[in-house]
Formats: sequence, structure tokens, C-alpha cells
Amino acid sequence: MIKNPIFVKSAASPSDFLKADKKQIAVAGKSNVGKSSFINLLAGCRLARTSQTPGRTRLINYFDMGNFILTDLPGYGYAKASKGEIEKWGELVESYLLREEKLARVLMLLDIRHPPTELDHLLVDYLFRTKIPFSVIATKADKIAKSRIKPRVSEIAAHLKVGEGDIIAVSSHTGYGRKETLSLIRNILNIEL
Ligand SMILES: Nc1nc2c(ncn2[C@@H]2O[C@H](COP(=O)(O)OP(=O)(O)O)[C@@H](O)[C@H]2O)c(=O)[nH]1
Ligand SMILES: [Mg+2]
Repeated sequence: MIKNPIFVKSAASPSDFLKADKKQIAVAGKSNVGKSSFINLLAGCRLARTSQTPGRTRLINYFDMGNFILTDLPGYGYAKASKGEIEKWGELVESYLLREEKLARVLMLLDIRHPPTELDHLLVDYLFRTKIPFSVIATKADKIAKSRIKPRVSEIAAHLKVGEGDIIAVSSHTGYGRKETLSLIRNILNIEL
């Protein structure tokens, strides 16, 4: 159980990064993949703002989940983003990933229906190269038939060259995969939730 989750703050630049003792789990993925909905799923309440309009979150948002911090990284791949915005995104996310000493794991979100995009691959390659531990979350599992979930997870695993066991399929709408995700977080942080 996650007790009393709260929004802590947003950061627009490294000087705003959260200084706290708790470990952090960061949620990354393209704009509209379901990051905010996923955070709300874990929190069990409407904590993060979800939007119909992609590309609205340009900030890093921190949520205190009691025993750890869930960090919502700004989404990428928003078609209407300008070159300047993309550069700013890169700088902000890269400084976070490289500097945050409390970062315990990146949860890389992908839409279960689609193969990873070029930008998804770039991020995964970056995480491999910099040896930042990550797990993959395949979102919107309610959008495909239950029988298609396993095969899709295998396909995504093959695309990203990760093990099938490193991917959890979730649905923020039905709660599918919530338990498994919480148990992953428990294992990562070695804590009770
Ligand atoms: N069917 C379905 N829709 C979802 C799910 N998660 C998110 N969405 C929808 O996808 C859109 C983007 O979600 P949001 O959480 O704001 O994505 P973000 O931009 O990555 O934070 C919203 O319209 C959500 O309602 C899911 O598990 N199932
Ligand atoms: Mg969001």
C-alpha cells in the first residue's frame, strides 16, 4: 500500500532538482504513453495531471509515495515540439539521469500496441550505455485482447533486447499489472509498501 502520496514539486532546471534522502524511481517515456496515469495507478488516486493534449509536461515532477519518490520525467516525441524545446528536454533529462544519486531505477514506459519508436530506442540505448538500471512497463494493456498481451510483451522484449521478465504489462484503466509493479518496486528498494 502507498500511504498518503503527495505531489512535492516541479523542476524546470537542475537547480530545482529535489534534495531528499528518499530513493527515486523515475518514469520515462514518450508524451501521451500514459506516464501520469501510471503514477495515479500506483498512487491509487488522482495525483498527476493527465491530459488529452500531448506534450504538455515540460517539467520534472516529483511525487512523494511515502517510502520513496516517484519522478515523472517530461515526455518526448511530441510532434509539435520546436528544436529548442527538444534540446531543453534533452539537457534536463540527461542532467537528471546523470546527476541524481538517489535514482534507483528508471521505468521506461511503452505503449503495448506499438513497436518502440526511434526516440524510445535512443533512450534505451542511453540507459544501457550509462548503465542506469531500467525496467520496461508496457502501458494501455486494456486496449488489446488479453491473449495478445504475452505475445506483444515478447515482441517488445525482442525489439529492445531485454528479457521478457523485465517487462510488466499494465493498464491504468483496469488496474492490470499494478500488483506486479508494486512488487517490482518493493524488490528494487527493498522496502515494505
Ligand atoms: N485505455 C487506456 N488509456 C490510457 C491508459 N493510460 C493512459 N491512457 C490515456 O492516454 C492519454 C495520455 O495519458 P497520460 O497519463 O496523460 O500520458 P503522459 O503524457 O505520458 O503523462 C490519456 O487520454 C489517458 O486517459 C491505459 O492504461 N488505458
Ligand atoms: Mg504526463
